[in-house]
Amino acid sequence: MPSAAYVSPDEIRKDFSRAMSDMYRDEVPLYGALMELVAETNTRVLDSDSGLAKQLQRTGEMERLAMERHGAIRLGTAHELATIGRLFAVMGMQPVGYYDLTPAGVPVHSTAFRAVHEQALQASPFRVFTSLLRLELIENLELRAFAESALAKRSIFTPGALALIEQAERDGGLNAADAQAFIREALETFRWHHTATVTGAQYQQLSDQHRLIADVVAFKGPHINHLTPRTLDIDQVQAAMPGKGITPKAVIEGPPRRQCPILLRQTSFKALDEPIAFTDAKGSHSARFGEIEQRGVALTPKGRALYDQLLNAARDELGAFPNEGNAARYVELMAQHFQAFPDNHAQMREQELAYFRYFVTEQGLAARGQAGQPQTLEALMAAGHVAVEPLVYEDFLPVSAAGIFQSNLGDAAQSHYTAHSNQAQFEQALGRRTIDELKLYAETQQRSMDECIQALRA
Ligand code: OOG
Ligand code: NI
Repeated sequence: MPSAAYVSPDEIRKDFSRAMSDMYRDEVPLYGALMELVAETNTRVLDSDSGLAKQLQRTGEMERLAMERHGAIRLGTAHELATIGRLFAVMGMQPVGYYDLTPAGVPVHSTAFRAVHEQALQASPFRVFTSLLRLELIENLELRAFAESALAKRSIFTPGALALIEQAERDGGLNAADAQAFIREALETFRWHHTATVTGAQYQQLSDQHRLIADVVAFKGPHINHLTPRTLDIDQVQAAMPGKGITPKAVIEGPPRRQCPILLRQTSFKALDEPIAFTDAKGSHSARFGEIEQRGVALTPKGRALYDQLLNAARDELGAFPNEGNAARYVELMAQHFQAFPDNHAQMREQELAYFRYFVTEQGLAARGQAGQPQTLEALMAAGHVAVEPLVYEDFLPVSAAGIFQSNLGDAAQSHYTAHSNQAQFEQALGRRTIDELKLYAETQQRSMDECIQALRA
């Protein structure tokens, strides 16, 4: 069959993301409420900030804003991780970045599956933060063996999904009917189950070890635990949440509020307690929650080092995990420390702290072919022939992710692990290397520069 008959992976991802959102909204009505609040806020922000509206139009983010979301799942075995990697590949998603959450007391390590090229991200920026449980961190050997045997018994993919993954790998794609079938079958892996695979007592034992371990081991599959819409003003949404009957966590994770947002700011509301039938008794489990995010400019290695340094300094000075009691002090300390991070795009660009994208302007196109045109990018920018816009951060932050996990596991779940970060072990489980996100941003920036030069030379 000619490859033209195949649906592009970007289309499959876009449809899958919509199907997942519909499923989650049906199951978790508060997600729908949050989406509405975010949409209202985004409209208000765009109406009041024409500069931002223009920027988002130029970069294409305006078109993808309403469909933008990320979710998260937690897996139990290497085989599950490798297979989910193949499932996501059918929709053009690659594992980007490695996040070790163990230093923050969460016994997992993770990657984010997402599209990697700016054009694919534009078609659908859907991302899934995917964690693998580190069973070797369960000290009680009997319990570890029980967890391993429970996980060995389950199969989190439908036979139909597995067959279509193999077919897509073999043929190099899926036709329209198969793509729709694939979306339906793949969705099953992410569905919530009201029944557990273990007894009430076994669940309790797992949960006493770590609530996250129970969340992974006691169920048939890795239910999607949140879907996160993107807001243009996270402080406004955070402030409006209680009015909608939603209680947000005490602090917004990530950098402080700024004129020029950097990286990623996130906040969430607590997981719902949901009724569960254990094999021998009724009980409940909480895993599913809501989250919102605000995305800013991607940082270079130099910018990221500065971010990490300032974040650590503020946290060291706070001397504790941010919580209800010290939230005001934390916000104050973050604002103080982050004064050292330039808050305008020109300075960030000059100091090579962030990545940018370059766009040919109307003026540039009009002047094309005339004699004595500026030759360098800097000169083209000075002449108004090329405009520069921040390149949006597409990834996650380990300290923030740990904060999001913790807010949903409860403070009682804080553990201390001495295990080392183990990217090699993660990649072995995954069956491939994870992609370095910084390389992707540098490539996108370079492509935009090359395109400008090309377009103006003609
Ligand atoms: C994932 C938490 C991390 C984020 O946005 O940083 C996350 C989880 O709870 O499984 O989603
Ligand atoms: Ni999240």
